[in-house]
Amino acid sequence: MNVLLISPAGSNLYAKLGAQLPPLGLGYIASVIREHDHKAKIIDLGIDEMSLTQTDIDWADIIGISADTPRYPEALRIAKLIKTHNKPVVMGGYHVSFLDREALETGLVDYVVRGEGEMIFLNLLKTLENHDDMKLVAGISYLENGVYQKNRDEAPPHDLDNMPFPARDLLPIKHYKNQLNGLPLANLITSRGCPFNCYFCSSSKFGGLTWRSRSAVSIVDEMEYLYYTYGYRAFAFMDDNFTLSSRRIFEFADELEKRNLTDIYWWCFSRVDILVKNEDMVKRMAEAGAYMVFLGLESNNETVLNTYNKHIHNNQQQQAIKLLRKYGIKIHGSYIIGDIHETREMVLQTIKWAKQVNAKSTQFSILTPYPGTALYEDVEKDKRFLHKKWELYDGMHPVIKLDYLTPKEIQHFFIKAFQSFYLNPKKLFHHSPDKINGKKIPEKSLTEKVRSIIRPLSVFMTFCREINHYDYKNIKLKDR
Ligand code: B12
Ligand code: SF4
Repeated sequence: MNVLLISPAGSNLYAKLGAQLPPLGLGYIASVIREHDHKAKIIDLGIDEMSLTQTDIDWADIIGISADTPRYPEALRIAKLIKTHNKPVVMGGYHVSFLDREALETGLVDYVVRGEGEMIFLNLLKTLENHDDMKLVAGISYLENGVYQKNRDEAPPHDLDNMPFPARDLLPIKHYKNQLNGLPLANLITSRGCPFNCYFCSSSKFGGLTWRSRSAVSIVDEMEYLYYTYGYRAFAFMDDNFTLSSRRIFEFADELEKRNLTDIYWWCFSRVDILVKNEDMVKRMAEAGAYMVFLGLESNNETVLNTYNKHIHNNQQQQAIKLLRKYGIKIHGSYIIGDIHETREMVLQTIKWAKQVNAKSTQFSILTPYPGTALYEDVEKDKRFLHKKWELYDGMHPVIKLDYLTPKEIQHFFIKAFQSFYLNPKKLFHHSPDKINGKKIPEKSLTEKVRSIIRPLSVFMTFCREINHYDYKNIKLKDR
Protein backbone atom coordinates (compact mmCIF):
# COMPACT_ATOMS: atom_id res chain seq x y z
CA MET A 1 0.00 0.00 0.00
CA ASN A 2 1.05 3.63 -0.38
CA VAL A 3 1.35 5.03 3.12
CA LEU A 4 1.68 8.71 3.91
CA LEU A 5 2.92 9.48 7.44
CA ILE A 6 2.50 12.98 8.86
CA SER A 7 4.14 14.68 11.82
CA PRO A 8 2.04 17.75 12.71
CA ALA A 9 3.65 21.10 13.44
CA GLY A 10 3.92 22.22 17.04
CA SER A 11 2.50 25.60 17.89
CA ASN A 12 4.33 26.11 21.17
CA LEU A 13 7.60 27.60 22.30
CA TYR A 14 9.57 24.46 21.42
CA ALA A 15 8.52 24.85 17.81
CA LYS A 16 9.20 28.60 17.84
CA LEU A 17 12.68 28.08 19.24
CA GLY A 18 13.40 25.58 16.52
CA ALA A 19 13.76 22.58 18.85
CA GLN A 20 13.02 20.30 15.96
CA LEU A 21 14.30 16.79 15.69
CA PRO A 22 13.47 14.19 13.07
CA PRO A 23 10.38 12.26 14.27
CA LEU A 24 12.04 8.89 14.81
CA GLY A 25 8.74 7.17 15.63
CA LEU A 26 7.45 7.76 12.09
CA GLY A 27 10.91 6.89 10.77
CA TYR A 28 10.70 3.48 12.44
CA ILE A 29 7.17 2.84 11.19
CA ALA A 30 8.25 3.71 7.65
CA SER A 31 11.37 1.53 7.74
CA VAL A 32 9.44 -1.48 9.06
CA ILE A 33 6.57 -1.28 6.56
CA ARG A 34 9.02 -0.71 3.69
CA GLU A 35 10.62 -4.05 4.53
CA HIS A 36 7.21 -5.60 3.83
CA ASP A 37 6.78 -4.07 0.38
CA HIS A 38 4.65 -1.10 1.30
CA LYS A 39 5.66 2.32 0.01
CA ALA A 40 6.11 5.10 2.55
CA LYS A 41 6.42 8.89 2.50
CA ILE A 42 6.94 11.05 5.59
CA ILE A 43 5.95 14.69 5.83
CA ASP A 44 7.22 16.71 8.78
CA LEU A 45 5.01 19.78 8.97
CA GLY A 46 7.21 21.06 11.78
CA ILE A 47 9.88 21.71 9.17
CA ASP A 48 7.61 23.06 6.44
CA GLU A 49 3.96 23.72 7.21
CA MET A 50 3.17 23.90 3.48
CA SER A 51 4.74 20.57 2.57
CA LEU A 52 1.52 18.54 2.50
CA THR A 53 0.29 18.62 -1.09
CA GLN A 54 -2.76 17.41 -2.96
CA THR A 55 -0.44 15.06 -4.90
CA ASP A 56 0.70 13.41 -1.65
CA ILE A 57 -2.86 12.87 -0.49
CA ASP A 58 -3.92 11.51 -3.89
CA TRP A 59 -0.91 9.15 -3.90
CA ALA A 60 -1.72 7.64 -0.50
CA ASP A 61 -3.99 4.66 0.12
CA ILE A 62 -3.89 5.37 3.85
CA ILE A 63 -2.64 8.23 5.98
CA GLY A 64 -1.05 7.97 9.42
CA ILE A 65 -0.74 10.95 11.75
CA SER A 66 1.28 11.28 14.97
CA ALA A 67 -0.32 12.85 18.00
CA ASP A 68 1.31 13.76 21.28
CA THR A 69 -0.85 15.86 23.57
CA PRO A 70 0.07 19.44 22.58
CA ARG A 71 -0.10 18.56 18.87
CA TYR A 72 -3.36 16.62 19.09
CA PRO A 73 -5.59 19.55 17.99
CA GLU A 74 -3.31 20.07 14.99
CA ALA A 75 -3.40 16.33 14.23
CA LEU A 76 -7.22 16.54 14.18
CA ARG A 77 -7.12 19.54 11.85
CA ILE A 78 -5.01 17.52 9.40
CA ALA A 79 -7.32 14.51 9.78
CA LYS A 80 -10.28 16.74 8.89
CA LEU A 81 -8.55 17.90 5.73
CA ILE A 82 -7.73 14.31 4.76
CA LYS A 83 -11.29 13.16 5.40
CA THR A 84 -12.52 15.61 2.73
CA HIS A 85 -10.49 13.42 0.32
CA ASN A 86 -12.13 10.29 1.64
CA LYS A 87 -8.94 8.51 2.70
CA PRO A 88 -8.62 6.31 5.80
CA VAL A 89 -6.88 8.02 8.71
CA VAL A 90 -4.84 6.21 11.37
CA MET A 91 -3.60 8.05 14.43
CA GLY A 92 -0.83 6.93 16.78
CA GLY A 93 1.39 8.37 19.50
CA TYR A 94 1.18 9.09 23.22
CA HIS A 95 -2.03 11.13 23.36
CA VAL A 96 -4.33 8.88 21.38
CA SER A 97 -2.86 5.70 22.85
CA PHE A 98 -4.62 6.65 26.09
CA LEU A 99 -7.53 8.72 24.75
CA ASP A 100 -8.33 6.51 21.77
CA ARG A 101 -12.08 6.68 22.17
CA GLU A 102 -12.20 10.49 22.13
CA ALA A 103 -10.15 10.53 18.95
CA LEU A 104 -12.45 8.01 17.24
CA GLU A 105 -15.59 9.81 18.35
CA THR A 106 -14.52 12.98 16.53
CA GLY A 107 -15.43 11.05 13.37
CA LEU A 108 -12.12 12.12 11.82
CA VAL A 109 -10.05 9.08 12.74
CA ASP A 110 -10.72 5.54 11.46
CA TYR A 111 -8.17 3.61 13.53
CA VAL A 112 -6.05 4.37 16.57
CA VAL A 113 -2.83 2.44 17.02
CA ARG A 114 -2.08 2.19 20.74
CA GLY A 115 1.55 2.06 21.94
CA GLU A 116 4.68 1.37 19.91
CA GLY A 117 3.24 1.12 16.44
CA GLU A 118 5.61 -0.71 14.08
CA MET A 119 4.13 -4.22 14.14
CA ILE A 120 0.58 -3.12 14.96
CA PHE A 121 0.46 -0.79 11.96
CA LEU A 122 1.98 -3.45 9.71
CA ASN A 123 -0.71 -5.93 10.80
CA LEU A 124 -3.38 -3.29 10.23
CA LEU A 125 -2.15 -2.70 6.65
CA LYS A 126 -2.14 -6.44 5.98
CA THR A 127 -5.65 -6.84 7.36
CA LEU A 128 -6.97 -3.93 5.27
CA GLU A 129 -5.33 -5.29 2.12
CA ASN A 130 -6.73 -8.78 2.63
CA HIS A 131 -10.12 -7.59 3.97
CA ASP A 132 -9.53 -9.75 7.06
CA ASP A 133 -11.17 -9.48 10.44
CA MET A 134 -10.17 -6.24 12.26
CA LYS A 135 -10.87 -7.87 15.61
CA LEU A 136 -7.69 -9.92 15.13
CA VAL A 137 -5.42 -6.87 14.97
CA ALA A 138 -4.07 -6.45 18.50
CA GLY A 139 -3.26 -2.90 19.64
CA ILE A 140 -5.87 -1.01 17.59
CA SER A 141 -9.13 0.72 18.46
CA TYR A 142 -11.88 1.68 16.01
CA LEU A 143 -15.63 2.17 15.72
CA GLU A 144 -17.68 -0.67 14.28
CA ASN A 145 -21.08 0.59 13.16
CA GLY A 146 -20.57 3.45 15.57
CA VAL A 147 -19.68 1.16 18.47
CA TYR A 148 -16.27 1.57 20.13
CA GLN A 149 -14.01 -1.49 19.73
CA LYS A 150 -10.81 -1.76 21.70
CA ASN A 151 -8.84 -4.82 20.65
CA ARG A 152 -6.50 -6.49 23.11
CA ASP A 153 -3.12 -4.80 23.73
CA GLU A 154 -0.12 -5.79 21.63
CA ALA A 155 3.17 -6.45 23.42
CA PRO A 156 5.77 -3.84 22.45
CA PRO A 157 8.63 -4.96 20.17
CA HIS A 158 11.21 -6.88 22.16
CA ASP A 159 14.16 -7.45 19.88
CA LEU A 160 15.16 -3.89 19.04
CA ASP A 161 18.44 -4.96 17.41
CA ASN A 162 16.40 -6.64 14.72
CA MET A 163 14.49 -3.50 13.86
CA PRO A 164 15.79 -1.53 10.87
CA PHE A 165 17.18 1.98 11.53
CA PRO A 166 14.57 4.73 11.20
CA ALA A 167 14.03 5.79 7.58
CA ARG A 168 15.93 9.07 7.78
CA ASP A 169 16.21 9.03 3.98
CA LEU A 170 12.47 9.84 3.85
CA LEU A 171 12.90 12.90 6.10
CA PRO A 172 14.16 16.37 5.13
CA ILE A 173 17.35 15.69 7.11
CA LYS A 174 19.26 18.76 5.91
CA HIS A 175 16.61 21.01 7.42
CA TYR A 176 17.08 19.84 11.01
CA LYS A 177 19.68 22.26 12.28
CA ASN A 178 20.28 20.93 15.78
CA GLN A 179 23.74 21.29 17.22
CA LEU A 180 25.64 20.31 20.33
CA ASN A 181 28.23 22.93 21.10
CA GLY A 182 28.44 23.85 17.43
CA LEU A 183 28.56 20.28 16.10
CA PRO A 184 25.74 18.86 13.94
CA LEU A 185 23.53 16.70 16.16
CA ALA A 186 21.55 13.54 15.35
CA ASN A 187 18.96 11.93 17.62
CA LEU A 188 18.77 8.18 18.28
CA ILE A 189 16.73 5.80 20.37
CA THR A 190 18.64 2.89 21.90
CA SER A 191 16.16 1.50 24.40
CA ARG A 192 12.46 1.60 25.18
CA GLY A 193 10.30 1.15 28.28
CA CYS A 194 10.86 2.48 31.78
CA PRO A 195 10.73 0.57 35.08
CA PHE A 196 10.23 3.66 37.30
CA ASN A 197 6.63 4.70 36.67
CA CYS A 198 6.83 8.27 38.02
CA TYR A 199 3.61 10.02 39.00
CA PHE A 200 3.58 12.61 36.20
CA CYS A 201 5.04 10.57 33.36
CA SER A 202 3.39 8.16 30.92
CA SER A 203 6.52 6.41 29.63
CA SER A 204 6.11 3.32 31.82
CA LYS A 205 2.44 2.94 30.86
CA PHE A 206 3.20 3.51 27.19
CA GLY A 207 6.23 1.28 26.70
CA GLY A 208 5.82 -0.95 29.75
CA LEU A 209 7.94 -1.44 32.85
CA THR A 210 10.40 -3.71 31.09
CA TRP A 211 13.46 -1.96 29.76
CA ARG A 212 14.22 -3.24 26.25
CA SER A 213 17.61 -2.26 24.93
CA ARG A 214 19.73 -2.41 21.83
CA SER A 215 23.24 -3.82 22.00
CA ALA A 216 26.31 -1.59 21.98
CA VAL A 217 27.18 -2.96 18.54
CA SER A 218 23.81 -1.98 17.11
CA ILE A 219 24.03 1.55 18.62
CA VAL A 220 27.50 2.16 17.25
CA ASP A 221 26.45 0.75 13.86
CA GLU A 222 23.78 3.45 13.67
CA MET A 223 26.22 6.12 14.88
CA GLU A 224 28.75 5.08 12.25
CA TYR A 225 26.06 5.28 9.60
CA LEU A 226 25.09 8.79 10.77
CA TYR A 227 28.76 9.83 11.00
CA TYR A 228 29.76 8.74 7.50
CA THR A 229 26.49 9.25 5.59
CA TYR A 230 25.41 12.60 6.99
CA GLY A 231 28.52 13.92 8.75
CA TYR A 232 27.08 14.01 12.27
CA ARG A 233 29.62 14.48 15.05
CA ALA A 234 27.23 14.81 17.99
CA PHE A 235 24.48 12.45 19.10
CA ALA A 236 21.47 12.81 21.38
CA PHE A 237 20.27 9.57 22.93
CA MET A 238 16.61 10.33 23.44
CA ASP A 239 15.69 7.12 25.28
CA ASP A 240 14.27 7.57 28.74
CA ASN A 241 17.01 5.46 30.36
CA PHE A 242 20.19 5.44 28.31
CA THR A 243 22.31 4.64 31.38
CA LEU A 244 20.11 2.02 33.04
CA SER A 245 22.64 -0.74 32.43
CA SER A 246 26.22 0.18 33.36
CA ARG A 247 27.42 -2.94 31.54
CA ARG A 248 25.93 -1.63 28.31
CA ILE A 249 27.66 1.74 28.81
CA PHE A 250 31.05 0.03 29.22
CA GLU A 251 30.42 -2.06 26.10
CA PHE A 252 29.31 1.06 24.23
CA ALA A 253 32.46 2.97 25.20
CA ASP A 254 34.66 0.01 24.18
CA GLU A 255 32.84 -0.29 20.86
CA LEU A 256 33.34 3.43 20.09
CA GLU A 257 37.07 3.07 20.77
CA LYS A 258 37.31 -0.12 18.76
CA ARG A 259 35.86 1.68 15.73
CA ASN A 260 37.90 4.81 16.35
CA LEU A 261 34.84 7.03 16.84
CA THR A 262 36.69 9.27 19.28
CA ASP A 263 35.96 12.72 17.83
CA ILE A 264 32.28 12.62 18.75
CA TYR A 265 30.24 14.05 21.65
CA TRP A 266 26.93 12.94 22.99
CA TRP A 267 24.03 13.78 25.26
CA CYS A 268 21.62 11.51 27.11
CA PHE A 269 18.90 11.34 29.76
CA SER A 270 19.78 9.78 33.11
CA ARG A 271 18.58 9.51 36.69
CA VAL A 272 20.50 10.76 39.72
CA ASP A 273 20.17 7.46 41.64
CA ILE A 274 21.70 5.46 38.79
CA LEU A 275 24.64 7.83 38.41
CA VAL A 276 25.56 7.94 42.11
CA LYS A 277 25.63 4.16 42.27
CA ASN A 278 28.02 3.93 39.33
CA GLU A 279 30.96 6.31 39.53
CA ASP A 280 33.06 4.06 37.28
CA MET A 281 30.33 4.27 34.67
CA VAL A 282 30.27 8.09 34.84
CA LYS A 283 34.04 8.17 34.38
CA ARG A 284 33.77 5.88 31.36
CA MET A 285 30.93 7.99 29.92
CA ALA A 286 33.20 11.04 30.03
CA GLU A 287 36.03 9.11 28.36
CA ALA A 288 33.61 8.08 25.62
CA GLY A 289 32.56 11.68 24.82
CA ALA A 290 29.56 12.33 27.09
CA TYR A 291 29.09 16.09 26.79
CA MET A 292 25.92 16.62 28.76
CA VAL A 293 23.39 14.67 30.78
CA PHE A 294 19.73 15.63 31.15
CA LEU A 295 18.82 15.22 34.81
CA GLY A 296 15.23 15.30 36.03
CA LEU A 297 16.06 17.15 39.26
CA GLU A 298 12.38 18.15 39.56
CA SER A 299 12.26 19.80 43.01
CA ASN A 300 14.39 20.74 45.99
CA ASN A 301 11.58 19.85 48.35
CA GLU A 302 11.51 16.27 49.66
CA THR A 303 7.72 16.26 50.15
CA VAL A 304 7.20 17.24 46.52
CA LEU A 305 9.80 14.69 45.34
CA ASN A 306 7.91 11.99 47.24
CA THR A 307 4.63 12.96 45.59
CA TYR A 308 6.30 12.54 42.20
CA ASN A 309 7.19 8.96 43.13
CA LYS A 310 10.61 9.38 41.55
CA HIS A 311 12.30 7.49 44.39
CA ILE A 312 15.08 10.04 44.54
CA HIS A 313 16.29 12.27 47.37
CA ASN A 314 18.08 15.60 47.78
CA ASN A 315 21.34 13.97 48.82
CA GLN A 316 21.38 11.88 45.63
CA GLN A 317 20.68 14.97 43.53
CA GLN A 318 23.66 16.76 45.09
CA GLN A 319 25.93 13.74 44.73
CA ALA A 320 25.00 13.21 41.09
CA ILE A 321 25.68 16.87 40.27
CA LYS A 322 29.08 16.64 42.00
CA LEU A 323 29.94 13.41 40.25
CA LEU A 324 29.12 14.66 36.76
CA ARG A 325 31.13 17.81 37.40
CA LYS A 326 34.06 15.79 38.72
CA TYR A 327 34.36 14.19 35.27
CA GLY A 328 33.59 17.35 33.32
CA ILE A 329 30.13 16.29 32.09
CA LYS A 330 27.72 19.20 31.81
CA ILE A 331 24.23 19.15 33.22
CA HIS A 332 20.88 20.07 31.72
CA GLY A 333 18.72 20.50 34.83
CA SER A 334 15.00 19.96 34.49
CA TYR A 335 12.70 21.23 37.26
CA ILE A 336 8.95 21.12 37.79
CA ILE A 337 6.78 23.62 39.62
CA GLY A 338 3.06 23.50 40.37
CA ASP A 339 2.50 20.27 42.29
CA ILE A 340 -1.09 20.12 43.57
CA HIS A 341 -0.14 20.78 47.20
CA GLU A 342 2.90 22.94 46.56
CA THR A 343 3.13 26.23 48.44
CA ARG A 344 4.73 29.49 47.40
CA GLU A 345 7.70 28.73 49.68
CA MET A 346 8.26 25.30 48.12
CA VAL A 347 8.25 26.76 44.60
CA LEU A 348 10.67 29.51 45.59
CA GLN A 349 12.91 26.92 47.23
CA THR A 350 13.23 25.06 43.91
CA ILE A 351 13.83 28.24 41.89
CA LYS A 352 16.54 29.35 44.31
CA TRP A 353 18.15 25.94 44.22
CA ALA A 354 18.13 25.79 40.42
CA LYS A 355 20.06 29.04 40.43
CA GLN A 356 22.56 27.60 42.90
CA VAL A 357 22.97 24.40 40.89
CA ASN A 358 23.69 26.65 37.90
CA ALA A 359 23.54 23.87 35.35
CA LYS A 360 24.85 24.55 31.86
CA SER A 361 21.21 24.79 30.76
CA THR A 362 17.98 24.66 32.68
CA GLN A 363 14.38 23.95 31.91
CA PHE A 364 11.40 24.59 34.15
CA SER A 365 8.04 22.99 33.46
CA ILE A 366 4.65 23.49 34.99
CA LEU A 367 3.31 20.15 36.23
CA THR A 368 1.01 18.89 33.47
CA PRO A 369 -1.31 15.87 33.67
CA TYR A 370 -0.64 13.90 30.49
CA PRO A 371 -3.12 11.14 29.65
CA GLY A 372 -2.00 7.75 30.94
CA THR A 373 -0.36 9.09 34.09
CA ALA A 374 -1.43 8.58 37.70
CA LEU A 375 -1.45 12.38 37.96
CA TYR A 376 -4.02 12.58 35.15
CA GLU A 377 -6.29 10.11 36.94
CA ASP A 378 -6.06 12.04 40.23
CA VAL A 379 -6.76 15.37 38.55
CA GLU A 380 -9.77 13.84 36.78
CA LYS A 381 -11.06 12.21 40.00
CA ASP A 382 -10.70 15.43 42.02
CA LYS A 383 -12.14 17.60 39.22
CA ARG A 384 -9.04 19.76 39.12
CA PHE A 385 -8.80 20.32 35.36
CA LEU A 386 -8.88 24.03 34.53
CA HIS A 387 -9.45 23.20 30.87
CA LYS A 388 -8.63 20.60 28.24
CA LYS A 389 -7.22 22.92 25.64
CA TRP A 390 -4.64 20.32 24.64
CA GLU A 391 -2.42 22.72 22.71
CA LEU A 392 -1.69 24.37 26.07
CA TYR A 393 -0.50 21.07 27.57
CA ASP A 394 3.08 21.97 26.80
CA GLY A 395 4.43 22.30 30.33
CA MET A 396 4.29 26.07 30.09
CA HIS A 397 0.69 26.77 30.94
CA PRO A 398 -1.20 26.07 34.16
CA VAL A 399 -3.87 23.44 33.56
CA ILE A 400 -4.63 22.19 37.10
CA LYS A 401 -6.37 23.81 40.06
CA LEU A 402 -3.83 23.80 42.88
CA ASP A 403 -4.53 24.04 46.60
CA TYR A 404 -2.42 27.05 47.42
CA LEU A 405 -1.51 28.82 44.19
CA THR A 406 -3.66 30.43 41.52
CA PRO A 407 -2.91 29.88 37.81
CA LYS A 408 -1.75 33.50 37.61
CA GLU A 409 0.68 32.92 40.47
CA ILE A 410 2.05 29.77 38.87
CA GLN A 411 2.48 31.62 35.62
CA HIS A 412 4.28 34.38 37.48
CA PHE A 413 6.63 31.95 39.23
CA PHE A 414 7.29 30.16 35.99
CA ILE A 415 8.44 33.37 34.31
CA LYS A 416 10.39 34.33 37.42
CA ALA A 417 12.14 30.95 37.35
CA PHE A 418 13.36 31.41 33.78
CA GLN A 419 14.19 35.04 34.44
CA SER A 420 16.33 34.29 37.48
CA PHE A 421 18.24 31.64 35.58
CA TYR A 422 18.62 33.04 32.07
CA LEU A 423 18.70 36.80 32.67
CA ASN A 424 21.56 36.42 35.05
CA PRO A 425 24.70 38.30 33.85
CA LYS A 426 26.89 35.55 35.31
CA LYS A 427 25.10 33.08 33.07
CA LEU A 428 25.03 35.26 29.99
CA PHE A 429 28.71 36.16 29.95
CA HIS A 430 30.35 33.21 31.63
CA HIS A 431 32.15 30.76 29.40
CA SER A 432 33.49 27.72 31.13
CA PRO A 433 36.38 26.00 29.40
CA ASP A 434 34.81 23.25 27.34
CA LYS A 435 36.60 20.11 28.36
CA ILE A 436 35.46 16.58 28.95
CA ASN A 437 37.60 14.53 31.25
CA GLY A 438 40.59 16.73 30.46
CA LYS A 439 40.03 16.48 26.68
CA LYS A 440 39.42 19.85 25.04
CA ILE A 441 36.42 20.02 22.79
CA PRO A 442 36.45 22.14 19.60
CA GLU A 443 36.68 25.89 20.12
CA LYS A 444 33.43 27.74 19.40
CA SER A 445 33.43 30.17 16.48
CA LEU A 446 32.82 33.87 17.19
CA THR A 447 29.31 33.54 15.73
CA GLU A 448 28.65 30.66 18.10
CA LYS A 449 29.88 32.70 21.06
CA VAL A 450 27.65 35.67 20.17
CA ARG A 451 24.77 33.27 19.58
CA SER A 452 25.23 31.76 23.03
CA ILE A 453 24.66 35.22 24.57
CA ILE A 454 21.75 36.19 22.32
CA ARG A 455 20.03 32.82 22.59
CA PRO A 456 19.11 32.91 26.31
CA LEU A 457 17.76 36.45 25.82
CA SER A 458 15.68 35.48 22.82
CA VAL A 459 14.47 32.31 24.58
CA PHE A 460 13.28 34.44 27.43
CA MET A 461 11.56 37.04 25.25
CA THR A 462 9.83 34.46 23.05
CA PHE A 463 8.84 32.67 26.18
CA CYS A 464 7.25 35.74 27.83
CA ARG A 465 5.26 36.49 24.66
CA GLU A 466 4.04 32.89 24.52
CA ILE A 467 3.06 32.29 28.10
CA ASN A 468 0.77 35.24 28.48
CA HIS A 469 -1.71 34.37 25.79
CA TYR A 470 -4.19 32.52 27.93
CA ASP A 471 -6.66 34.32 30.14
CA TYR A 472 -7.17 32.74 33.54
CA LYS A 473 -9.29 35.45 35.15
CA ASN A 474 -12.57 33.64 34.74
CA ILE A 475 -11.44 30.46 36.36
CA LYS A 476 -12.95 29.79 39.78
CA LEU A 477 -10.44 28.39 42.21
CA LYS A 478 -10.88 26.26 45.26
CA ASP A 479 -10.86 28.24 48.52
CA ARG A 480 -7.35 28.93 49.63
C1 B12 B 1 12.63 13.69 21.49
C2 B12 B 1 11.46 14.20 22.29
C3 B12 B 1 11.07 15.52 22.10
C4 B12 B 1 11.75 16.45 21.09
C5 B12 B 1 11.21 16.35 19.67
C6 B12 B 1 10.22 15.31 19.33
C7 B12 B 1 10.68 14.50 18.12
N1 B12 B 1 10.50 15.02 16.93
O1 B12 B 1 11.20 13.42 18.26
C8 B12 B 1 11.45 17.86 21.68
C9 B12 B 1 12.62 18.27 22.52
C10 B12 B 1 11.16 18.97 20.67
C11 B12 B 1 10.25 17.53 22.56
C12 B12 B 1 9.41 18.50 23.02
C13 B12 B 1 8.34 18.23 23.86
N2 B12 B 1 8.02 17.07 24.41
CO1 B12 B 1 8.90 15.43 24.00
N3 B12 B 1 9.80 13.83 23.90
C14 B12 B 1 10.78 13.36 23.21
C15 B12 B 1 11.15 11.92 23.64
C16 B12 B 1 12.23 12.03 24.69
C17 B12 B 1 11.59 10.95 22.56
C18 B12 B 1 10.66 10.84 21.34
C19 B12 B 1 11.07 9.66 20.52
O2 B12 B 1 11.88 9.78 19.60
N4 B12 B 1 10.58 8.46 20.87
C20 B12 B 1 10.92 7.20 20.24
C21 B12 B 1 9.92 6.80 19.16
C22 B12 B 1 10.31 5.46 18.59
O3 B12 B 1 8.66 6.71 19.77
P1 B12 B 1 7.40 7.63 19.40
O4 B12 B 1 7.84 8.91 18.81
O5 B12 B 1 6.52 7.68 20.57
O6 B12 B 1 6.70 6.80 18.23
C23 B12 B 1 6.14 5.52 18.45
C24 B12 B 1 4.70 5.50 18.95
O7 B12 B 1 4.32 6.68 19.62
C25 B12 B 1 3.85 5.22 17.78
N5 B12 B 1 3.45 6.32 16.91
C26 B12 B 1 3.78 7.61 16.95
N6 B12 B 1 3.19 8.28 15.93
C27 B12 B 1 2.49 7.40 15.23
C28 B12 B 1 1.71 7.55 14.09
C29 B12 B 1 1.08 6.44 13.54
C30 B12 B 1 0.25 6.59 12.33
C31 B12 B 1 1.23 5.17 14.18
C32 B12 B 1 0.57 3.99 13.60
C33 B12 B 1 2.00 5.02 15.33
C34 B12 B 1 2.64 6.13 15.83
O8 B12 B 1 4.70 4.35 17.04
C35 B12 B 1 6.04 4.86 17.09
C36 B12 B 1 7.03 3.76 16.89
O9 B12 B 1 6.99 2.83 17.94
C37 B12 B 1 9.78 11.46 24.25
C38 B12 B 1 9.89 10.37 25.30
C39 B12 B 1 9.80 8.99 24.71
N7 B12 B 1 10.26 8.03 25.44
O10 B12 B 1 9.31 8.76 23.60
C40 B12 B 1 9.24 12.76 24.80
C41 B12 B 1 7.73 13.02 24.83
C42 B12 B 1 7.15 12.57 23.51
N8 B12 B 1 7.63 14.47 24.94
C43 B12 B 1 6.69 14.82 25.71
C44 B12 B 1 6.40 16.18 26.01
C45 B12 B 1 5.36 16.41 27.08
C46 B12 B 1 7.07 17.22 25.36
C47 B12 B 1 6.86 18.72 25.60
C48 B12 B 1 5.48 19.19 25.92
C49 B12 B 1 7.88 19.25 26.57
C50 B12 B 1 7.70 18.98 27.99
N9 B12 B 1 7.26 19.95 28.73
O11 B12 B 1 8.02 17.90 28.46
C51 B12 B 1 7.40 19.32 24.28
C52 B12 B 1 6.26 19.58 23.30
C53 B12 B 1 6.56 19.19 21.92
C54 B12 B 1 5.40 19.31 20.97
N10 B12 B 1 5.05 18.23 20.38
O12 B12 B 1 4.81 20.33 20.81
C55 B12 B 1 5.92 13.64 26.27
C56 B12 B 1 4.59 13.48 25.53
C57 B12 B 1 3.45 13.11 26.42
C58 B12 B 1 2.17 13.37 25.72
N11 B12 B 1 1.11 12.78 26.17
O13 B12 B 1 2.08 14.11 24.79
C59 B12 B 1 6.93 12.51 26.11
C60 B12 B 1 6.35 11.11 25.89
C61 B12 B 1 7.85 12.51 27.35
C62 B12 B 1 7.14 11.94 28.57
N12 B12 B 1 7.44 10.75 28.97
O14 B12 B 1 6.30 12.60 29.16
N13 B12 B 1 10.15 16.22 22.82
S1 SF4 C 1 10.19 10.50 34.49
FE1 SF4 C 1 11.87 9.31 33.61
S2 SF4 C 1 12.22 7.71 35.13
FE2 SF4 C 1 10.22 8.54 35.59
S3 SF4 C 1 8.76 7.21 34.46
FE3 SF4 C 1 9.25 8.95 33.13
S4 SF4 C 1 10.91 8.26 31.85
FE4 SF4 C 1 10.80 6.86 33.60
